Amino acid sequence: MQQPRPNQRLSTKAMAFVLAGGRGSRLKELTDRRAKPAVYFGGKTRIIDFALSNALNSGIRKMAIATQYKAHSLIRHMQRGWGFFRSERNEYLDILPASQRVNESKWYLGTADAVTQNVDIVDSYDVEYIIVLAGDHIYKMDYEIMLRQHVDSGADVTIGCLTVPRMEAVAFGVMHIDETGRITDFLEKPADPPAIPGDPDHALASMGIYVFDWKFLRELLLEDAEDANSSHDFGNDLIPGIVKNGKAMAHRFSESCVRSGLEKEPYWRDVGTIDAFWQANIDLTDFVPKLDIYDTTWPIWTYAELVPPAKFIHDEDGRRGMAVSSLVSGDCIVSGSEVKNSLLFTGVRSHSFSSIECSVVLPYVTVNRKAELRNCVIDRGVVIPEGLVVGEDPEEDGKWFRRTDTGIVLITQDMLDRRAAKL
Ligand code: ADQ
Ligand code: ADP
Repeated sequence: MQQPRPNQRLSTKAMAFVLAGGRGSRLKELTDRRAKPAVYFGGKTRIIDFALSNALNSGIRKMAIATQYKAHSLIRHMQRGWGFFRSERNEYLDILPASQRVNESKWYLGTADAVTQNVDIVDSYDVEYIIVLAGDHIYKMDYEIMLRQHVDSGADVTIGCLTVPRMEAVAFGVMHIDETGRITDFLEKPADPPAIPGDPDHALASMGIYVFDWKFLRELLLEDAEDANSSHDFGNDLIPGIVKNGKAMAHRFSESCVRSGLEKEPYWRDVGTIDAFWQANIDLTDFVPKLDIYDTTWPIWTYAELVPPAKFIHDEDGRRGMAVSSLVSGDCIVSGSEVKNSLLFTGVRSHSFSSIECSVVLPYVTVNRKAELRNCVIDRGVVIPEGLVVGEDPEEDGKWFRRTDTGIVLITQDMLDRRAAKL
């Protein structure tokens, strides 16, 4: 099929509105000081880089990011890594903290209110379409395909959706569609999710990705703002209303993947728990991971520090410093230490006689001599003391650190400090 000329691409008439205000409380201490979208993922990037890279790679050059909870590290990341948009070229990237835009000072009440409070900014972008995204999911998707479907079907809203195991659907908006893909029913986070007809074990879930004509959404938001019974949320209020009174269409992620050719099988993860976060990171160490972050046709853009290369050295006693089946970022020094099936983010130092296995090690962690770490997530800047062994004795791990039911151990500096004070 012939590609549309750049000025015919719908993405040039669209903006991305990225919701990045949620805490992600199930990530526990990892989100004590940063919002979920700012949490590190994949050896070099942060979670929000995926949604933003999707928008950029889809041809969208106007983006707004609504922040709220603990936004400092997120804003710093955006400023350092995503500051290349040029208004001279009609490109915009605005960070929109809550309670800045209206006279009455209030936080964003719900996801729809985050857009309502910034109607004037969206107006100033002069776009026909708005794609509302969550800043906290890991996936690759060409939004141009979704925009095209939206325009061709004449829908009021087009919603990205995917098949999930039925019982997991309690955390999602769940829908029924007819043979044309029109959504006939929508339930936000139902306690007993309805299955896909003919497939009792699965449900069709909303990805929280919505395409609207801006004119349509603008009017709807202003109406919703006046509604005292509304929680001003897309999933709770706006989407059920459109399903009932208008035309809502489903955009199947699996079909989108086939058409864009981005992944062999659809890959989408909400890395919202310690277990899911650990697993999705560790999956990247597979021989052929399901998520390809090395695809040069769909780069994941981020803020990359200018640092020296990673280094692997024999220590003075001739012990080899090595890493296998691992992702190792710049400025790491692995000296006389063994790293297996792990991710080392920027600036990790691991010293002689230490070992790191199946672990996600965030930037600037030091692993001192003789420490042994297995199945861990280690927060940024943590200094692992000499001889600490984690992943051997569940009781001991649980005493000091956050250990999940499946045995993944999250370690932060506060936890280590408390431990040091008690020992
Ligand atoms: P949830 O993910 O539970 O469900 P929500 O907590 O509203 O919905 O978060 C959506 C996005 O908005 C997240 O990226 C979050 O960080 C952000 N956010 C939350 N509150 C915000 C606020 N006040 N201001 C700015 N940003 C905010 C939604 C849909 C479901 C769908 C799932 C898919 O409601 O129907 O199935 O997403 O994950
Ligand atoms: P990042 O997410 O960029 O790694 P940090 O982990 O360095 O950021 O910090 C996250 C946020 O918490 C930042 O806003 C930082 O200023 C703040 N912060 C970092 N360390 C502390 C601390 N010990 N006490 C209070 N706030 C902190």
